[in-house]
Amino acid sequence: MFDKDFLWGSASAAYQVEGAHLTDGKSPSVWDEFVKIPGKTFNGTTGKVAVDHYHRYKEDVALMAEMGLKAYRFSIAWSRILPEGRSQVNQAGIEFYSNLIDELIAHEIEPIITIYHWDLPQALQDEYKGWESRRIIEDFVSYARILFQNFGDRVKYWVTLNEQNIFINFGYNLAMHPPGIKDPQRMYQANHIANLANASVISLFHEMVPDGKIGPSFAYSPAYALDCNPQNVLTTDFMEDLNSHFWLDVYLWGRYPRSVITYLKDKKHISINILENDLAILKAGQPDFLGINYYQSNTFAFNPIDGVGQLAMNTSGKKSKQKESGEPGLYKRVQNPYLETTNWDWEIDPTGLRIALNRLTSRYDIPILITENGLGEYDQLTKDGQIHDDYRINYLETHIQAIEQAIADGSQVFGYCTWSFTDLLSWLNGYQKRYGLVYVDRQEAEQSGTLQRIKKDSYYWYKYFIQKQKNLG
Ligand code: BGP
Repeated sequence: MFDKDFLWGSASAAYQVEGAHLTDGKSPSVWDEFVKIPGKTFNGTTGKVAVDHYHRYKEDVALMAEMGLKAYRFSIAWSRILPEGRSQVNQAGIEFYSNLIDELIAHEIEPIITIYHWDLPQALQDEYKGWESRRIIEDFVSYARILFQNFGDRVKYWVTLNEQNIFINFGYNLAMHPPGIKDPQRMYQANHIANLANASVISLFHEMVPDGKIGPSFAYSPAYALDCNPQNVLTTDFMEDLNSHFWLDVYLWGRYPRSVITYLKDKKHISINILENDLAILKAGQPDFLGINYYQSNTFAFNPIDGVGQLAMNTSGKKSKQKESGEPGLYKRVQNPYLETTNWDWEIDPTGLRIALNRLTSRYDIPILITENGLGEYDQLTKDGQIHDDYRINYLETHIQAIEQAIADGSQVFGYCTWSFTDLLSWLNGYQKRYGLVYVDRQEAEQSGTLQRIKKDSYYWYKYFIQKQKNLG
């Protein structure tokens, strides 16, 4: 049973929907530059126009209102507010988000702001290497202060960093996101600085918006052991520490798991430069809730010393391309024989969401907002202009059931945002991997499509679902 005030929402991110990449004073972000490098994104897609939400936000909010959506999570483009990354505020940027917030509130939709969804101002990357310098902590705090001053009166739910585990790993270890670096030592150091920035902003928020709630959103994929072979269980316990507790323990307890610190030092010769006051800063910046982005679970087995190494992820959209990958002598990620996958080889696992929520509740006992959950698939527009995405309805429905069961198990989940409201740009997969409840006529080529919005079957399904919940309440 869901609470009558449960936030039935949907989500997006600035770079993926707004477009208007250099309009009204906005300066380039690291993503505006990164996509120019050949081979980095699917067919060279960019967010220059994206789905033009910047110019069409009223139309998009009207569609949300017609659906009865209760909450909309969106991110703010830092370089729209501060083109140089700091100091000079771009009033046009403030106005855009202020208008969007007002429009949402006028339609009784709760705005949820993500402060950072990966689009760092390029100016800060150029000046001091962005997340690799401690200078970013002060700049991130100043940027957040401007947001709290301007929007804190109307916006009560805030997300600090979106998926720090992904942007740090993909940016500094796999070179698949900006700044395109492959260097684990630099990755772990940048990550520590991001932790300090996150905690500092949370502390500031508590001073400035005492009646609001704030937390990071984390990409959580619970780790499963392939079987009950104790070697695989041991490996999987460690993977849960390495992939998840390494971030979550810091957010909630202000400390790193000992197992990972030992592994980094002894096996990887990596040490994190932790200054005297750092742990106190981390401890002080306690979130009010945990944002969870859930798409899939991960299954692990022990990987012998002559076993598989690291491989790129499937961005082709052709099923069964994902090979086993891992670290020799430690772990490998394997396919779960019980689960179906999407065309991008993401495992579909609603029960995994219940497991995720139960594990998080057991370890941290904190309120949870599902900040993202959804299915990326090809959608076919029929001749008479419809999209029959029953596969998406099935995905969302089964995941919502899993949340309901987790609540019955004891989890405190207070909201759920589908990813995404409209179709949007998938960072590495272009426009063909669609997530929206609303179809957007947009393809990979620049200037392609009319950008017309068309309601999918899943739009109507979510609308009736929200209505039904209201009647039950
Ligand atoms: C999350 C991001 C989103 C979104 C989603 C889907 O990691 O926070 O921004 O992109 O994943 O991923 P993808 O577009 O790669 O399929």
